[in-house]
Formats: sequence, C-alpha cells, structure tokens
Amino acid sequence: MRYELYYWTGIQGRGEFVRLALEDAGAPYTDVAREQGDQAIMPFLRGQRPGAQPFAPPFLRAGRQVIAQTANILAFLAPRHGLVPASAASQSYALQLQLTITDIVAEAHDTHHPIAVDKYYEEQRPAARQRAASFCGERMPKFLGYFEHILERNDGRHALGRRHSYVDLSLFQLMAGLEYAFPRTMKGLRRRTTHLRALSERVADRPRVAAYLASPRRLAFNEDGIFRHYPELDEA
Ligand SMILES: N[C@@H](CCC(=O)N[C@@H](CS)C(=O)NCC(=O)O)C(=O)O
Repeated sequence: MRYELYYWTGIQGRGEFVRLALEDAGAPYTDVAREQGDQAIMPFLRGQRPGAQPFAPPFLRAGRQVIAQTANILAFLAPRHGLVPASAASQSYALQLQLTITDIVAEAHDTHHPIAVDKYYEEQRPAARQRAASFCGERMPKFLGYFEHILERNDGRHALGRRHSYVDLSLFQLMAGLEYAFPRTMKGLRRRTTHLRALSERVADRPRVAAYLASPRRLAFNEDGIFRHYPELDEA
C-alpha cells in the first residue's frame, strides 16, 4: 500500500515525526501537499473527504482510513513496519513515551507562541521571553532528564527493549529540533544528555535515515516551524 502523508509545505513541523518513521521503514508514501500544495489538505479538515475528519495535520491516509494526531499515526504505522515490539504492553509504553514527546514539542512551540497560537511571535515577544526562560531553565532539563533516565535504565541505547523503535526516531527529531532552536541551553545540558546524544547519532547513521537526511526531502529547520531559533529565547 502507498501511504499518503498530509502536512503543510515549507516546514518539518510535526509531520517530520511521521516522515522519519516512513523513511526509516522504507514504506512507500506520497507527501501530498508537497506535490499538490497546501490546498490538498483543506477538504479533509472540512470533512469533505471520506474517513475520519482530522482537526489538524499531520494526518495519514492508509487505504480508506484517515489517521490524525502524530502519536496515533506512529502507533498505527509502527507494528506494520517493525518499529515497535509486538506485545500490547510494549506498544502501550511506546505510546506513553511518544505522548510525552508530544508534550515537550507543544511546550517548545509555546516558547514562541505563549499567548496566542493565531498571532505572530512578534506580537507576543515579552511573554515569549518569560516562557522560554522557564522552558530552558526548568522544563527542558526535566523532560530531557526523564528521557535520559529512560535510556539509562533500559539498555542505554534504545528507548524500548533491545531494539530500535519509532520512539528512538522521535527522540532523534526532538534532539535535532532543540539543538537548532536552543543551542546554548543544549550546550549547557551536554553532560546530562550523553545517552540521548549517542542515540541521536546512531539514528542519523541508520542507512535509510542517513539517505533521507541527505535528500532534498529533508527541509532545513526554519522560523516558520515548531523549533525556531530566536537567540533572545535561548538565554537560560
Ligand atoms: N496534537 C496534534 C497537534 C497537531 C497540530 O497542532 N498541527 C499544527 C501543525 S504542526 C496545525 O496545523 N494546527 C492547526 C490548528 O491547531 O488550528 C499532533 O500531535 O498531531
């Protein structure tokens, strides 16, 4: 089956977590908006297409099924492509970890949009500074400390069991995004994130991931996405 991924053009955004899983699995997919433009997304959001109606991208069309919410999409794809262990307990734990990644991604987004999602960063700069100070000083160390400990108390190399999973791919993307947006804070956390950084390097070296990262399909991070580099927000 050829999957259809629907996500906004021009940014990695939350679509990147799904893209990485599809690329790592070698699963055939079409990045529909990149071929047809963002307007291809709209009929789904308006409920004008068959299947479940998504609230927001990313969403995935798999045959007649339409699946939205990043963590839910990954939980759907992973067992079909060997990206999660088979047991129900492992799959539930993987989803728990992925939803925790969803939480920190939302908080990273809120550093540049602390007041209103529908207003520009430039309209909420003072609040963004406050929010970012708390994110860099408290929340990022807490979340990354948690994931670091998860790796450490497992085998030191994987989030789950002894095998690569979609959670490892998402941790790679999380680290890449945070390194881009908050290089100074991440530098300060270097000694407390040794397992996460080693995992990121291993994921980036996986043959299909490496090929993807070197391809034009991997867009650069930019200031329209979730992970934005505003130096004034990286001062913790
Ligand atoms: N919890 C959802 C969030 C989806 C989301 O916020 N998508 C953004 C783009 S990354 C969007 O287009 N939001 C439109 C909106 O919230 O109105 C997920 O993890 O997929």
